[in-house]
Amino acid sequence: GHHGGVFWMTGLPGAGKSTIARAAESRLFAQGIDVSVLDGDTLRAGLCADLGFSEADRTENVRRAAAVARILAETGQVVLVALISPRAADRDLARQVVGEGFQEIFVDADQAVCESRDPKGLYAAARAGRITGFTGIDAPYDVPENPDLRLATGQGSVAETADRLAAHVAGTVLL
Ligand code: GGZ
Repeated sequence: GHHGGVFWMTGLPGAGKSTIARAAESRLFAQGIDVSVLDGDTLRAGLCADLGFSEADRTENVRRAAAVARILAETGQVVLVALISPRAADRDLARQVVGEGFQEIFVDADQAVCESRDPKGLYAAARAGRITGFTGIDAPYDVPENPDLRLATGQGSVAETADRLAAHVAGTVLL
């Protein structure tokens, strides 16, 4: 058996948070670990559909995600949370809400790399001024100063990075 935990993945848009979380989820599932992913896109489609991207709304988004993650972790689940969560203060709030078993994972890619990926064209839209308050362009991202794990996604394949995350998570929750 294993105990629960919350692995809070923060990073710029396009850094690969959701992709790495999903790939790590399959690896952990294959090891018999009860795991789920909470990502910004999914939460914003439902639980957080009333929220936008103002500072206050992002704080509330983080708070709700942390509250749900805590509930799941208390049932023994391993929860991978993939949210930009750009503010260090909000991530500290998440750590407090979750309590024991919280780890901060920095999904780190250069902004230029994230911008070149731009799967949904949001960086381009932000550059063109069609959307405002976009993280990394005209809204802040506080780089984590002391993450529990840093995953550089600019180099290495998704598979390698997901292997690293899954090994880290398994090593933590199987103790
Ligand atoms: C940042 C935005 C914005 C703005 C829409 N700023 O790559 P995506 O498109 O699919 O994922 C991003 C998602 C970010 O939601 P989060 O809940 O993770 O953000 S936060 O933690 O800051 O609350 C992005 C899209 O929403 N998106 N507008 N202005 N990302």
